[in-house]
Order: sequence, then structure tokens, then C-alpha cells
Amino acid sequence: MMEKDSKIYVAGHKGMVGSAILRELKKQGYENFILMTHSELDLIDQRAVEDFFESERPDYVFLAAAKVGGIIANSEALADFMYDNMMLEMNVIHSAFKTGVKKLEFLGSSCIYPRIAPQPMKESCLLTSELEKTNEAYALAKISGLKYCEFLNRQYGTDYISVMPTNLYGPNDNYHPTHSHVVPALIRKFHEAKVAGAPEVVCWGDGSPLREFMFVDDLAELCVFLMNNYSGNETVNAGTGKEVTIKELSELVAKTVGYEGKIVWDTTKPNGTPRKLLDVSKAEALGWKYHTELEEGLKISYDDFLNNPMRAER
Ligand code: GFB
Repeated sequence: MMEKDSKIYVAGHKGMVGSAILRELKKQGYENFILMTHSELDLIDQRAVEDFFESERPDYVFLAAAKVGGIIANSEALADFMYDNMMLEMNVIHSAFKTGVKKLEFLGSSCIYPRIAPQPMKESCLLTSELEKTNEAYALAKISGLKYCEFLNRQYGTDYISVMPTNLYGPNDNYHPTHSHVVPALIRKFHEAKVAGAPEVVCWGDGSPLREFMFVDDLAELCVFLMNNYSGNETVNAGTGKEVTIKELSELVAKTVGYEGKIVWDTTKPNGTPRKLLDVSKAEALGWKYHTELEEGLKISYDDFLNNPMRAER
């Protein structure tokens, strides 16, 4: 169990997931944080990361830093997604190990599971068949991170855990027009179309893929819960257990934003994996359940977009 004054390092605290974990920790009364921005500490720089851990010696680490992006960003920059994520994970996890961090939690993604896996996907389907090609590099990096935690536990008896969230959205998301994930991309597209009075909005693919979306604050609650209540080599899935088609999502975002024009589909853009629904029975058996429904989470996200215009510039 973390003490309220334990020294906690949240890697990636400026991002959507890291900032949500920090909010949750503060809400629960934790107060002793080590926080480094990207310009203060480049996690890809092995020497810098080692020096940082040597001098700061955190008790607990949440590893939420990652190079992330949507389907196009992933598929266009396969090499960068692999290198940046592998390097930063190995640097942080290894330095944590060398300096005796009590517990580390590594955050991954549901894209670690095979493209065509039995649905909903259990933690045990990891590495049972081929990965989805559009995010193969990112998935391989995330699999390496979770396996490195497992291998340290097995070889050296550490207490490092991992959690694999489904598609996330929420405050502090990245609203880049082409490189973001589908929820922030659609919030921006529909908002800009509404303001411009545009007759139609173009969405990618054919609208048929099924996706599960979870509000990031629900994940943050689970992350803190697992740090305090879970130990084990197998990862823990984090999701809602509910899915919608991308077409249904687009209609919901249009409604949230108040856009009444037409939605058209650009089938030259990839659909990605046809379906990726997580089996969340393990997290539920541990005593956690999501609580923000998609409609409500989208309203909060749209407010965040409206109140933080700089986000759209990223
Ligand atoms: O969120 P997204 O980029 O990633 O796309 P994935 C989800 C679905 O939404 C795809 C469609 O079928 C897209 O074709 N889509 C429709 C759009 N319109 C848009 C749009 O304007 N922007 C975007 N981005 N999508 C990612 C992985 O896969 O999931 C990452 O690439 C990561 O590795 C993440 O794991 C959670 O769900 O397909």
C-alpha cells in the first residue's frame, strides 16, 4: 500500500493518462510527487533517466509516458513508435529496478492482443496469434514493456504490474486533425464543421469497426487501485465491456457537439482491427468497475476541448 507521503513518480504527467492519474492521486490525499516535463527529462536518454532515478529515488512509479497516436500516426511512423516506446520503457523500468523502486505500474494498450482474437479478449490471449498491422510497432513495444515487468518479477522478485486499457478519451486529449485518436478527432471535426456551417463531415473508413471507449478518469481510479491492491505477472485489462460501431460513435459525437449536417465516409482510410472488446472480468473481480457512460464522458470531453483552445494546436 502506498503511504500518503510516499514519493511517487508519475511519468507522463502532462499527457491525458498521466494527468488523470495525478488528479486521482491528489484526490485520494497523496502529496509527495516527482514530476518532470519532457523538456526537463527526455525518457529516451538512458543516462539522463539513470541519473534522475539515482538522485530522486522514488518509492512508486506510474509509467504513463508513451509516444501515442491514432491509426494514421501509428501506421505512418512505425519505426518511431517502436523506438521511442521501447527505449523509454526499458530506461524507466530498468532504472526503477536498479534503484529499488518498491512498485511500478506499466500502462499499455489493448492493441497488444491479436488482431483476430476471441471476443471479448481475455488477458490470456496475449501472443496467441498475429497482431493488427496498423499498430504492430506500438503493440510490440507495449508487449515488451509488460513482459520486462513480468521477467523482473520472475528473475528478481520485484513487484511490477501492468494494466492494459481499451481506447481512452477525456480531458487533456490530443486534438491533432490527423494524428489523434478517433474521439478527439471527431470532436474537433464536428465542432469546426458546426462553426463553419459545413454541410458534411468526412470520417475515416466505412464506420463498421467496433470499439470500446473508456473515460480516462475511470482508468486513473483503477491504476491507483491496482497499485495498492494487485500484484501479479499477468496484466489486467481495463475497459467498460461495452462497444459501439464507429458510425454510432460519429452520430453520438455529432449530437454532443450539436452538428446537424451529413456524415460521409472516406473508405480510402484504414478501418484498423474490426473489433477489440476487452474482457474486464478480472478487474471487476478485484473490485473495480468503470462508471462514466460514453454520452456523459463525451460531454465532459467536449467542454474540455472548448475550454482549452490550445489543445487543438498540438
Ligand atoms: O482511434 P483510432 O485512430 O485507432 O481509430 P484504433 C479508430 C477507428 O475510427 C478506425 C476510425 O476505424 C478509424 O478509421 N475513424 C473515423 C477515425 N474517423 C476518424 C478520424 O477522423 N480520426 C481517427 N483517428 N480515426 C489505435 C492504435 O487503433 O488505438 C493505437 O493505432 C492505440 O495503437 C489506440 O492502441 C488505442 O482503435 O484503430
